[in-house]
Amino acid sequence: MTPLKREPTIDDHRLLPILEKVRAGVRLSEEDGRTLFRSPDLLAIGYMANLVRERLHHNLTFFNVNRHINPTDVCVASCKLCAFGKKARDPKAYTMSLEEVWHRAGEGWTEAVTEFHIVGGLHPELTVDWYCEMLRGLKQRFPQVHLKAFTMVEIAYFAQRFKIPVPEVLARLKDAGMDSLPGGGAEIFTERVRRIICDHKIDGSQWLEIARMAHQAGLKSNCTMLYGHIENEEDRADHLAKLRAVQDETGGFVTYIPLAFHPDNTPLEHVPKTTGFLDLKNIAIARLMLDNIPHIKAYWVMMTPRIAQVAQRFGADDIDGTVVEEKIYHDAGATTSQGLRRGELLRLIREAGREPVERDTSYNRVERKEDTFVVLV
Ligand code: V47
Repeated sequence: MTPLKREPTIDDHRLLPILEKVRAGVRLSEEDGRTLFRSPDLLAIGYMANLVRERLHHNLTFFNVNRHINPTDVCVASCKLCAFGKKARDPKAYTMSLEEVWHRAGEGWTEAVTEFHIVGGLHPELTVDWYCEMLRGLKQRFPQVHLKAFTMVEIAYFAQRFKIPVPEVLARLKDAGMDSLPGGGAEIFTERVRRIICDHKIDGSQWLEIARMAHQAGLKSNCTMLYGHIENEEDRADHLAKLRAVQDETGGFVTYIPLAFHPDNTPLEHVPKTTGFLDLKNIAIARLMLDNIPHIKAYWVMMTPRIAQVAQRFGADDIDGTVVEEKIYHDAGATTSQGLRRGELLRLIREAGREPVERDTSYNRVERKEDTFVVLV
């Protein structure tokens, strides 16, 4: 599509100086971030985010063919935001055997998966050798599949429980096959909010420090923010500024994913669900603030395929993947399906006027004939 040279309609005049900065490619301040989060002018914010998105990625929207694996939901923490973690004594709790993990990894559709996204609860008994063996077994059986495994929170827990320094935990997992880390567990860095929604987790500065260490160890990671609970505009702008500061140091974050809070079956059940308006604002403001993080992902599982599709014109350039089996959001009441076929993703992207690009976790293009299954080697 040839972009027309046109003026946007700016209803909220507080955004005019921000528009000037966006046009000139000048970094926005944290105060600009607060102004954006306070503004109801979604179309103006989306217009600016789309300018930046098209500057970076033109008309492309990335997706991947992935599978989530959650080896256990047993968790020593009891975070108010979470409906997934269970105590070991809970009859509904599960922990897969290694054979089950490896078997589960190969189940599902025949479409060739390029990524396993592996996260779980903080289990009180599994050993570091168990985790390393799990990774080795996956690599042996699926050598072409990228292992995106363990949040910063899990890495911190392994270090504390196995009494091994974080860099050594990272080195051992990397040696066993971990290729990168997902972005979960960041929630909101502000202590005031973190104390209420996840007081059993590492604090915000520890999350950022472990991300730094992972990047220094040569591992890339993603990053996230959980929004739509008890945080305010200041907390959101602070969170994005902190991620941007670490990225200035390390360059290790590949993709940012804003995560909409799902309150069902959590102790925060009284909190209303996020709206499409807030979801799109979070995508767009992230694109504007995170000038040093290459990709912004609209994770369809949590924003619904409908909003994730619209988000492709509000700053997002990625829609995540086929997913196949998702537990963390579905335990918290997500009503989206457990997985999307590759063809459905293509339709969503094309209908939004974008050109779909299948990528691997490192954003290399994956070439295959449409709707035929080519196993990559
Ligand atoms: O770490 C937990 C969040 C995360 C709830 O890196 C909840 O590519 C909403 O991190 N409502 C897991 N959110 C998901 C995640 C993720 C997803 C997709 C892609 C990537 C990536 C990462 O979900 C958790 C936590 O931050 N979470 N409970 C809940 N009730």
